[in-house]
Amino acid sequence: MTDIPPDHPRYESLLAREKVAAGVKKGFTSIQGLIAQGRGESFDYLLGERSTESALYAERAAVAALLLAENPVISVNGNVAALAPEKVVALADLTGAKIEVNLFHRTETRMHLIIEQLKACGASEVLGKKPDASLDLSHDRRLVESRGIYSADVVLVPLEDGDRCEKLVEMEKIVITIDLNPLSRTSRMATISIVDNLTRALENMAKFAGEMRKERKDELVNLITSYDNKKVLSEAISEIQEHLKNLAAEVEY
Ligand code: PTJ
Repeated sequence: MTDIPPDHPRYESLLAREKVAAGVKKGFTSIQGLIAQGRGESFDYLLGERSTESALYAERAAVAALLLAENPVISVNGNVAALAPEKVVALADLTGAKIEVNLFHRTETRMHLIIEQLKACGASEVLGKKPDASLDLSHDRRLVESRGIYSADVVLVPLEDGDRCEKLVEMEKIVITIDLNPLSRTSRMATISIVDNLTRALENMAKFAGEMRKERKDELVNLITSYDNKKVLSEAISEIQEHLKNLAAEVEY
């Protein structure tokens, strides 16, 4: 990995890029993951590289759903394993969620490397290697474990593709996504769409989980029943518009 000086004005962004590139070199991130990261970066620019009000609201609702769930599962792909494996493990510990690796570009080698990476970060069990159930999809993301994603009531699917998100919603699961693009099929299909950078979102969610674990159950239920995902998506788009308007004003002569 190139040594990025912490005082570089684009430190966070360059570090994330290095992590995804290192994931590709080590063999657990797909080459397509580089394109996905670039796409995410450009949306993060438009958002102003911050966790917006609407994102924080969705993150709180997502944590409430995970804490109330009977069988919460966090799905991990090659980009998530490269960018924030330790944050996935921390959130799983705080919410009692299982972790399952689920890949679009699935190979046994990648499955093995990602599972080992998560275990090195402290995960005691990682599902996904021995799929015994199938979602109604024609690609490899259909391969799931019956005690994991298949039977989950709440599933967190960061950097997801719209297809599987739609199937999981059809199965009446609460589907939480993290995707910087508020216009993606994934964001539009999900029950709770977090429009935020993966790293920031997982950090915020772990902090909220630590606090919200102490809250009464009815307070958590209230958060979910009053939650409005359409409003969150439309606010995310307005937050981008607002940010661009401010930038336009700055460059105006
Ligand atoms: O590891 P695999 O084989 O399962 O493949 C994983 C990728 C990510 C390559 C695969 O799922 C894929 O191709 O995803 P897409 O269709 O490119 O979608 C990724 C979405 O995540 C896009 O809408 C991006 O804007 C968004 N995104 C990318 N990086 C980040 C992000 N959102 C939040 N944080 C990021 N760091």
